[in-house]
Amino acid sequence: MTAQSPAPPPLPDADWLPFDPDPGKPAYRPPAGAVDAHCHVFGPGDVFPYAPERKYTPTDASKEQLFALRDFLGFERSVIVQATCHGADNRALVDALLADDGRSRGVATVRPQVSAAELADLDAAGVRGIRFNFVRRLADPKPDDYYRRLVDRVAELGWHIVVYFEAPDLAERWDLFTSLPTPVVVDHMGRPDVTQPLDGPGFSLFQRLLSEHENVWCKVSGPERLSKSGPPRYADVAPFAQHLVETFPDRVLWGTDWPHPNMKSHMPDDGALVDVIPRIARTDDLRRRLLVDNPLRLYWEASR
Ligand code: 0GY
Repeated sequence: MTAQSPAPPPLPDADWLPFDPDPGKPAYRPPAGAVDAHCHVFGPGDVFPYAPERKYTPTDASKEQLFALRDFLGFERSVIVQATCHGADNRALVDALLADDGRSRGVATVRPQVSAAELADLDAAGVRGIRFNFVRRLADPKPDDYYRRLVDRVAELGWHIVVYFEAPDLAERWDLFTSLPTPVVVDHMGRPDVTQPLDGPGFSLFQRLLSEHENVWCKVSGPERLSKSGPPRYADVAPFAQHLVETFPDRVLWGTDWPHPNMKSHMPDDGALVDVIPRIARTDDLRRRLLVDNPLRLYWEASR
């Protein structure tokens, strides 16, 4: 009988765009202590297998590659968000956090059945939040009650909740989002339709969420996902991000979204993404809050 070798990792999706291995050096230099508050690690798939229930299979994107990119772009810290291709198996995330000597914090995915011991281990590794994903091409959204079962446990840990949804789904989840007792961080500005005006119904509802609920934050990230005008300036997205940075300067975060899962139109140059920052945060003070003060408060100094 021959010994069975482990199954090889699955091939990436046929239309998968791998991240740019050679981005340009940004002209903009982030301030000391800057945080990339939204990025991921994928695998490696032969060490940390992708989840059977995943909706996409990426090319590997390791912690070493992430940390090298961070240094190259001029950032000091990272917030690593559990990617949906790993489901609720947070091992790749925890591995990256533990390897980074306190410079990374994490956002995990957990199910309501998660044990107190698992949550304590995630906390010890540097996890400070969980993510609820309502984007149908990434996860199967559940009834509100599913998410509510996790909320008190997250609140007890002093963590927060990250939500990712498409703009048209905000109204349906409004009651859930506005009832959460923790800080709530919305990914990618709630994915506005940037062909619509800032004061159109979609983005107005999103702004109401922030203006009426002081615990709601947002990431002014993802121009490459939202833009119709395209790289390198993503000019059509900038007014939306700029408006949020200027209206809610203490509740905005910025992230690369490396390695840019599920991009179909193009793969962004991470250096060009960094060069968007001074166009959306137009003073040193706004940039310091966006890149340093806000993420440090939420991820490194949050009351425990
Ligand atoms: C993002 C966006 C996407 C993917 C994920 O966890 C994920 O798989 O978040 C996407 O495809 O829009 O924030 O990385």
